[in-house]
Amino acid sequence: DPKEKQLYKMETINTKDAASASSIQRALTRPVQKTSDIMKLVLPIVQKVQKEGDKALIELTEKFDGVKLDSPVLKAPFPQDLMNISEDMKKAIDLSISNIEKFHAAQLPKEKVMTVETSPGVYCSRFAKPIENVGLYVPGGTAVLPSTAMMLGVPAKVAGCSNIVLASPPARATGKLTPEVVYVAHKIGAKCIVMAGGAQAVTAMAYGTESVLKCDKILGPGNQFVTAAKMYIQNDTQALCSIDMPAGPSEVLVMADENADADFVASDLLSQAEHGVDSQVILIGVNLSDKKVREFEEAVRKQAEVLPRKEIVAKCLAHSFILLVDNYDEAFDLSNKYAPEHLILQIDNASSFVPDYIENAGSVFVGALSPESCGDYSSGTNHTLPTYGYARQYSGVNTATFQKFITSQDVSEEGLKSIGKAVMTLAAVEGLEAHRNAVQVRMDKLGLL
Ligand code: HSO
Ligand code: ZN
Repeated sequence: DPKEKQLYKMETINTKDAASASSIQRALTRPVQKTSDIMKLVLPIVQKVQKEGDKALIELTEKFDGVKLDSPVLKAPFPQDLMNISEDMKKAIDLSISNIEKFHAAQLPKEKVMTVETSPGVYCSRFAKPIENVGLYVPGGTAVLPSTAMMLGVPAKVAGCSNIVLASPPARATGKLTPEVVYVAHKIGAKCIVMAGGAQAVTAMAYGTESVLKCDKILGPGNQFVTAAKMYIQNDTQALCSIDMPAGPSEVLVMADENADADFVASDLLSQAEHGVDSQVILIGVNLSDKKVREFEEAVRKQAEVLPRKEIVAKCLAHSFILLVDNYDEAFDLSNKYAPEHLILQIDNASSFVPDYIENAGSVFVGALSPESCGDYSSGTNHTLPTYGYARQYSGVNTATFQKFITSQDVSEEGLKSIGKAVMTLAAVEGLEAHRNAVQVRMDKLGLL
């Protein structure tokens, strides 16, 4: 059916074509997010939860998730019957958590305190402490996401956060939390689960309610309402709360050359496309024959047709692109400009390009046998990654995301001798006499002046 054929077709741009500059620009530009419109809808929710606390949460969960709760919070220890999952599922979660734990534990500072003697007798140190109370948002919506609970919860546990609060809306159909999410919450030692979604969940964790502990940092992906609420609370000094990173729709950039397996490439493009209609999917073809381009297109169509979420996929592919370039340098140049959340390298000698050719990317999947799915669930890397081009300056969630780094100094008599004069000179030029004097009185008493 020729109409079906069009359905799963990505627009191809040959970067060699004379008129392609604006098309490349179009392919690499993220759709504009209308944050101010969203904020108008979110603000009343934020204010309501701030004012009415638990009562507002109960009301909003009924309104948005169709579930009427007696209490908005489920406290640990969580009842066994709420985490009823198959043995296979348990094994899958346990293996994934174990790998995520290994990878994130290895990110802990090697020594408790790092100290450097910067000048003779001047000892500067740095040590890490966990953020005490963290709020992890696990979205509901079109897919249940226990994997997100693992990706946020495991590093929080590894970092040593005292109180882990998880928020997730109950499922409309069952009126209950996703059992896999409850099991993960149990495994990571969460103190409670806030049964709410959207801006209301974020607000509850940012300001606290009668039964929700106020959190110091809120993390996790979510729709535009969640993002808007996170942006709002991070700017409100009353909340005194930080967030992980700005979030946009999920995205992948797959780089493939003539030897790439078309089925593999298509499967990676589609696993991103099925996330949502606004997902961004880009294929960069390096020095491909026309035959190979058609092979990719055909593989995408064949696999897409039989996917349960094919309607989402079709809509996503309608604004997705294949960019054809001549060589690897051009390919990496475009990829670094786009700064993808996920970068998949299905090219010859993929590992030889890592890390030197990569400037901007959330997470990299090296070689034909490393699909994004492995990182989404079980390999150990984090899947909470910067989207929307923020990979230019943000890192994905990692162990340090749940820590503060505190510096300290211990200045000895020898140290004052080393730097005292410099401090006084600089204080004087800034006209800050008390600063200058703080050194002077000490040096005087020690007879150093
Ligand atoms: N690819 C998503 C994460 C995810 N995938 C969760 C499946 N479940 C954003 O990195
Ligand atoms: Zn995914």
